Order: sequence, then C-alpha cells, then structure tokens
Amino acid sequence: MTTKNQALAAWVQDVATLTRPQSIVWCDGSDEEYDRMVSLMQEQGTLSPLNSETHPNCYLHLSDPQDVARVEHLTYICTSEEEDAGANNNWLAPEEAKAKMEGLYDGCMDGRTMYVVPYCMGPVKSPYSRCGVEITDSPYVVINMKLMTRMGTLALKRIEQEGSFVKGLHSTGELDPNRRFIMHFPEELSIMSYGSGYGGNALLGKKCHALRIASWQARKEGWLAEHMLILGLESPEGETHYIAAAFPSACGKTNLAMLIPPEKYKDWKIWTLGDDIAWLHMDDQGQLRAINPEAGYFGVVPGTNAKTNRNAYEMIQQNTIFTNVGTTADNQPWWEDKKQGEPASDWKGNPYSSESGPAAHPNSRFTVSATENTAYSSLAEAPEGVPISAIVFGGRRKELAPLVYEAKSWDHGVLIGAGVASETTAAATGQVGVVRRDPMAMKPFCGYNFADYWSHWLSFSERTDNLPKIFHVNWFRQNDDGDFLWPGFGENLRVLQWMIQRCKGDADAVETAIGYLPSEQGIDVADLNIDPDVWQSLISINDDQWRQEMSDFGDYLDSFGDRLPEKLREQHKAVSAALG
Ligand code: OXD
Ligand code: MN
Repeated sequence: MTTKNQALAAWVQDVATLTRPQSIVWCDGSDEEYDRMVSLMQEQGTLSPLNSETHPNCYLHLSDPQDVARVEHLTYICTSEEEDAGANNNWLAPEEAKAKMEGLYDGCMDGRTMYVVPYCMGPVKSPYSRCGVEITDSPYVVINMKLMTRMGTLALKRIEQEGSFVKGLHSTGELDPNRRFIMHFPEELSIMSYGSGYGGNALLGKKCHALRIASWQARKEGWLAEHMLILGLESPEGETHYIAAAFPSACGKTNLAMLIPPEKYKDWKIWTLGDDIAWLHMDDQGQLRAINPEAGYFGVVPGTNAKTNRNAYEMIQQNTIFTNVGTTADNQPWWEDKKQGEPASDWKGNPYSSESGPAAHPNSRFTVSATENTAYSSLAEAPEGVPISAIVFGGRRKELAPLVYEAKSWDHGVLIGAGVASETTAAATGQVGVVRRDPMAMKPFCGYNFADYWSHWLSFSERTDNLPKIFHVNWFRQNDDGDFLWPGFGENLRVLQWMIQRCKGDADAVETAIGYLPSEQGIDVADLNIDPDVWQSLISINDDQWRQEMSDFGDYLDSFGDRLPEKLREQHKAVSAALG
C-alpha cells in the first residue's frame, strides 16, 4: 500500500481488480518522473521531440483524428434525481451509468500500466483548494496533469491529512467514438471517463473536477466554481484591481488574461492569475476572493502570434507540449496565423497540402506550466486568493451585444450572465459558428440544473452588499462584410479601464434598458481611427433586436419551468418592460 488513506488504497485496489493492468505506478509529480514519462512516450511513439534549438524541451503529440475536442453529447451528469441535473445536462441514473462504464472498464488496462495521480486544484496550502486522484492508463494524461495541476507527493499528503478527495477514473480504451463516455457522479464526488485522450475529456482535474463536480460542491458550501479567467490590472500608480471574466471556450480568455497594453498605455500592466477557471469564495468581510485551481494553461494554439498574444507566444517557445499542430521542415511547431515559417507536415502527420485543410487542427492545444508566463502574478500562489472588483461575461456575437455594458445590480448581472449566447467554436465537436445559449459560459460545465445554479448566484446578494460590479463585453461585432468593428486584443485594455473607473465611481455612463453603456467620450478611442458611426454602433443598442433577444431569452428561461427563480423572472420582466 502506498498511502495511509484507507479509502484511497481500497479504491485503487478495486479499480485494478476491474481494469487488470500489468502494473501500478503511483505518481510523485517530480521532474524526474516527467522526464521518464516523456522518454517512455517517445519509445512508444506517442510523443516526438520538436526542434530542440528553437524549442527546447518541447514535444508534439498527434492524437487520433477522431479525438480532438470535448464531446458534449457523450458527457453526462448522473444524479439520483434527473431534475437535479437539469435540462442543461445529459442525464443517466447513477446505477445505469456505472454498469455501462464498468462494462467498458472490464479488463481495459490489460497489458498497460495504471498510473495513480494525486493532484491538488489550487495552492496546496489554500483552504479554498480541493484535491482529487485520477487513475489513468495514459502517459499523456500524466505529463499534462503534471503541468496543469499541483500533482504528486504534496497533494497526496494533503489528501491523507484531509481525508477527502474526488475520484476520477480514466482509460483511453480503444479511442472508439462509439465507446466513449464522460460520466460525473456529483453526489459521490466521482468521475468516470472512457475512450478519449483529449484534454477536456481526459485531464479530469480540469473540466470534470474543477467545474462540473466543483460547481456542485460550491453550491452546497456557498461558493462558486466558474469558467473564468482571473487577471490583475495594475495602473501606473501601482494600484491593482482584479477582474474575473467568463467567455465560452475558444473566445479569447487566454488572450485577455495575458493582455499586453498598447503603446499608449505602456505604463499599465496586466497580471495573469488564471486563464480558464476561477473558484470564488466570500471572505469574512463579504468580499469575493478568487483562486485559480489550475497551475498551467491548456490553450488553443491557432491565432497565437507575437501580436495577438506575445506573452503566450513567448511562453510556448520552451517546456511545452503541443497537441495536433503542424510542423515546419526544420521540425518547429506550426499553426495557422503563427505569422512565421511554413508548414511541411499537418496535424495528422501527413505532408502539408493546402487542399487537405489547415496544418494545425483548429482546436490544437499547448500545455505549459503557468510559471512559464512572464506575466504570471505572484498572488496566483496566495492561499487567500485575490479580491475581485469586477465580473465580466461575454460571448462571440456578430450583432446585438454592444462592446460593453454594466449591470444595474448584482441580480440584474445574474440575468446578464444567464443571457450569454455565443457562436460555437472548435473546442467541442459539432457545428462551428452557430449561436447557442451558453449561460455564464457554463453550458458544457455546470454540474447541476441551471435553474438551481441561478438561484445560487442570486443568493450572494443576500449575503453581502460588497459584491463586484458585473459587466458584459462583446469583442466580436462585425459589419456586413465580416470585418470586425473593434480591434480587440491589447486595445481591450481600454474597456477594462472603463470598468475599473466605474467600480471607483470615476466614469460616466448612459442608462439604457439593458444596463449602463459608456458615454461617447467614456472610453478613450481617439487614436484608434474608428469611424464615428461605427463607434456609435458599438456603444448603443438596437431596441428592435433587443426586444427579439429578450423574447427568445424568455422562452429559454421558461424551459426551466418551476425551478426558475422568481427573482430572475422579475429581472427579465424589468428589462423587457424598459424596452417597451
Ligand atoms: C477548454 C474549453 O479547453 O473550454 O478550456 O474547452
Ligand atoms: Mn475552457
């Protein structure tokens, strides 16, 4: 036995009896172990080194071409009552789901090594952190977990002290899409994943634990587990405000979290706390504080270049695992919009030809430790987290949503979050570019009924009057020719500044039916050469379009029936009435 925790030892034994691995390895999270696993994967042919002069310690993993994204239609929340999972989730009865999964797991590790991976989500010493153990037969998962979480001996120690942990069982199985399921059992704090090696389906600390299971725990314990980046905005005077922002997958959370201010604002600084997940707790003063449960980034590669995200571009020049990118003739990683080099091979390992699609898969990813980011905030390791001044929701909308607007109250902000809709991206299998409702950017990740989730969000305004202000942004407005109206990237700093000024009571705004919008001079855009009509359209609303939107949104809310909180209905009514 390799742990003092009886429940963990017994579970590992039970899993081994079911899956029948050739051997069992307990991971300690050391650098030596990482190097050993990297060598093993090279021997097995599942990882290859990239050009060691230009990209030291960088590796390429090419996945099965049918296993490149999250699979929402195969992802289930298995609660005893179907209503607890809600219409926002696929549901299966726990016993049925377990029987199905046990059938798949039966003997599935025959001839393979079973790795036991203890991990801690959040700084190991933080009271807000939570631990888990992932059992997996995938060396790729082990090396990614090492970069993405606090993994190994320290996590195991905390589990032994605390006695509780989330159980995650993963096997890549045969990578057959017909034998692939991601099941969650929030009542038992456990996860079962089979048939995929893709990050969001297989690195169980991330979406499965830190969002789906954690959101359930958070509701019971009075906190929030959210699909949010966390950043610090430091002014030239040295004052730092922290912002948490929720956007759907592949909508620019990583870019915003690592933003480099434009020349005009070069005395400002953005610090990254996290790029994907935030756990928000209320402290004794009624202040919301955030920690990032993760320790690394699993980011979308295409589009990353020295202009769009210089921090990320530089951080992935070394010590990075690339998944499903192309390569150049001299074996450097290559992706669309890298703006450097030419592809020689594509993500399937074939010679590149423009007719056979992009060189890098649109959802190709980098995995890298957060410490490689030169903008990584030292407070990311603070056990007490950082105080949040503003919460931002956003989506990818060609039309409708203005550049930025502010909620009139917390409860109104909850309505705005619930109303998030966005065009789908390559982060999940399925059609790309269709608008779908994605409340709080949590549609794929909320581990329980959205109606109960909104009630939980609304309950925060009953606990304190010290809550962050809530905003909504849309960087993605386009004209009829498909050109973006707002330059985005570094220029988004101007919008963040407006938010912080609003928090401090220092900026004017115009009240509209949907919230407060910046006044014409409220955001400094004078040097951006934006046509005045375009600027007007970015900071105003079209009442007809909004009436239609509120009507569609109302139908969506109605689909949650009686469980929908009355307060949310009232907020919806108030906005609709104001639109007339
Ligand atoms: C991610 C996602 O990988 O949201 O972060 O899909
Ligand atoms: Mn995400």
